[in-house]
Amino acid sequence: MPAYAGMTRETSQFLGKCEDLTMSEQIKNFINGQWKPGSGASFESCDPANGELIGTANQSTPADVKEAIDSASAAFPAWKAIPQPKRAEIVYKVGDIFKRRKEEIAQLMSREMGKPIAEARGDTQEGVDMAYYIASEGRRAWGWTVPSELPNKRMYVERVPLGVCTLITPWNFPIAIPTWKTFPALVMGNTVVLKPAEDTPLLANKFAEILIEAGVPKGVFNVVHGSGGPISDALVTDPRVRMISFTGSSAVGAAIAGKAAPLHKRYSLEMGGKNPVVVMPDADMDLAIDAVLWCAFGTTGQRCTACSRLILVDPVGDSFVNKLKERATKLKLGHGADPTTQVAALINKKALDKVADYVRIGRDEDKAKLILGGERATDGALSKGNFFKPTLFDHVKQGMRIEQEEIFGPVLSIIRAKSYDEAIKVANGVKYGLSSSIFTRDVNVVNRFQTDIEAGLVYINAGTTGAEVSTPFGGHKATGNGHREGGPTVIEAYSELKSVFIDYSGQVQKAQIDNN
Ligand code: UN1
Repeated sequence: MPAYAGMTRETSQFLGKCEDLTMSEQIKNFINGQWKPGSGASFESCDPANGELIGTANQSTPADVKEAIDSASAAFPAWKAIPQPKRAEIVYKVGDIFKRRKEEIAQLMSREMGKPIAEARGDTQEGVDMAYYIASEGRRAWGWTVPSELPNKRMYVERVPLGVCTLITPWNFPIAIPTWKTFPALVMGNTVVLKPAEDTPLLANKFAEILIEAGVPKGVFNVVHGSGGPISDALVTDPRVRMISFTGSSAVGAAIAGKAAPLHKRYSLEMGGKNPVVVMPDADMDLAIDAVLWCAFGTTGQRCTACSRLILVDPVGDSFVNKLKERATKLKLGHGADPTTQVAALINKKALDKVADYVRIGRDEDKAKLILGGERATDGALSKGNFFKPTLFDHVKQGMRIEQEEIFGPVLSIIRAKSYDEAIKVANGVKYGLSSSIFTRDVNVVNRFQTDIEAGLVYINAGTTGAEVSTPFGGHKATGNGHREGGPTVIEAYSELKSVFIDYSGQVQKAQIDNN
């Protein structure tokens, strides 16, 4: 067993073989300040690199979800009454605790989610950053005053909380993404029911522990575990749930929208990406290769922001591809806790099968050339985990399924374009629009790209990953539904507006009628 520096006694209790449940501890729901198991069947959280058991949890039932919503709903009036800067101070404290426990959380993440330890530290740091960022936003005045068209009349706008928010989060950023949603929800005075991915339940409970330690009152933050399917109605349609925030697949996002829209609920959806990097002939090629390796194969391609399409503009071509291939061949696969690991395991068997299926699809499509990888990595200890070799398809054509659909794995499609115009057509020719990047030294091309690209994130001379918490995060087209996480815009997602009119004229003033 690898040495996991920084592991606490508590987390070490979760070690054991997946087949041997005797050593595992139950991962419980957190409802109304109490830890209690979900009422449904048990499921396991396993280390994707070796199958070791991290813990067992229980599927929640609609009744469990109802109890969590009861708790969040009961806690709402008192939480909302706490002044916003005070709520923000609690979130600031959460940031301090995260900072103190960063190594412990990161070590656990490299086992439960599997990502390399440096990336796990980054994921946790994103939680720290979000806590401090949103806590500082909490001290600002959110409303604004508006000049009235009538005399002796004052108008202003203020923000008020929505109520209970259901947050449904993925496993790929098991700490960062729950923090992106929970912190602004809490600062704005909402209460929360978090439904984390069933692959990373223990990390969600660590998050809950930190919120408790920081002083979040009971009922304000609740966690229910399990797969969304059986409990999605309860999470979305309960009349007390005012807002649903979801990050994950487009299919699930559409299902949530289908349920929430007729009930007039607010929902913020953050879904797929098929993010392109365009390399122009005048680019710094070494920089572009470094960046592409990182944004295509970092996190094993399991980021919504990962680059999955590399568009090379003529005459950039074979020599770039050969160098990229040479470097990608050398990427070191291994357990996330090993600091030399560059590419970790995929999250689960289903993900492994999906990536393998897409490789088959790419090969069958016949026009693309598989030039690297394309199969599971099974050498030595890798055979125990969900490892897939970094994979390159060259000469991919626009419209092929591997060029259009989100694979969420270490598979990069290389597309050759004759000109900038053709590259932009390819870049925009997918349904998604999350991240994008161009490598060039030409200031005019930089400006054209910024204008032309249909994406929420635009990187110049940098890969497609690495958004910071203080900028709006989200995508155009089918990636989202117009809301943004991060930046001051996230405050908008978690608050409702009230326009207030104070007439101190002592008369009945009629807007639009008196004012002609
Ligand atoms: C995601 O993949 O869902 O910009 C989030 C990035 C990270 C967040 C990714 N800061 O790559």
